Amino acid sequence: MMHSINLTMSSFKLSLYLLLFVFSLNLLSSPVTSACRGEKVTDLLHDINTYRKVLNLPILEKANKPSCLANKIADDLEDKQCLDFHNYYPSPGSNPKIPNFQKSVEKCKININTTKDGVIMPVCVPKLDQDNLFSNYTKYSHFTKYLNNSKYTIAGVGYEDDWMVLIISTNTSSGDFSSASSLIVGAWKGHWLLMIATFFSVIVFLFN
Ligand SMILES: *[C@@H]1O[C@H](CO)[C@@H](O)[C@H](O)[C@H]1NC(C)=O
Ligand SMILES: *[C@@H]1O[C@H](CO)[C@@H](O)[C@H](O)[C@H]1NC(C)=O
Ligand SMILES: *[C@@H]1O[C@H](CO)[C@@H](O)[C@H](O)[C@H]1NC(C)=O
Ligand SMILES: CC(=O)N[C@H]1CO[C@H](CO)[C@@H](O)[C@@H]1O
Repeated sequence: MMHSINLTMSSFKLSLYLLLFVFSLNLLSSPVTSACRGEKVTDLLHDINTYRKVLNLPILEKANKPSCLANKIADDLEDKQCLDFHNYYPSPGSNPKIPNFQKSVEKCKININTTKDGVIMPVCVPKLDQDNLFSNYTKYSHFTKYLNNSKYTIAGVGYEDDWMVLIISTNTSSGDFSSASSLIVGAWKGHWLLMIATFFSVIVFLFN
């Protein structure tokens, strides 16, 4: 009697450890958002979402892939003059003026076909002053046309020095910035879970 209780206890403990293990694996594989860099990003998106709420437009959900791309573009703009992009007119689906666009898309493991609806909006503001940034986006007609449009529901934000890059897009197959490789990552995760589950059932089988 005591013996079987002990066994039950130890297999209970074991399953707790296994649960913890699976949990930490999942934590490790989830994309870690850089907390310290995030402040300006959340501020801008928060301001823009407030603007959109007032206009009764859907808010823009921050998504990882567009943010990755926005950061890469901001890195490439770092040594450009502010004036270079003063009269920049974004055109969804073609981004000839964005430096290294194709390369950055590849680096972020995004299927280029899912970026067609994306609107890329770079802005140069000294010290990325929050109020100036907000008015640059919402009072600068090249961009407001897009920010006023209800079809956009996801966003990515990245910055470097005086450059802010805001990307907005649709959450559809022509705009969700998805990757073919995420399937592979998913498959690997599934593979791990399967192995752990098998291991666990063998243990349970042995202990019974
Ligand atoms: C995009 O849409 C899918 C399916 O409706 C949803 O699961 C996902 O959370 C959405 N992504 C964002 C960033 O809103
Ligand atoms: C993107 O679309 C083009 C044309 O439809 C197709 O040839 C290409 O294979 C697609 N690329 C990916 C990565 O799906
Ligand atoms: C965007 O919406 C605001 C508020 O309705 C309006 O003042 C502004 O003219 C609009 N801009 C464009 C380009 O549609
Ligand atoms: C593109 C654009 O309109 N940029 C403006 C953003 O705001 C600064 C002031 O902070 C202006 O100097 C830029 O012309």
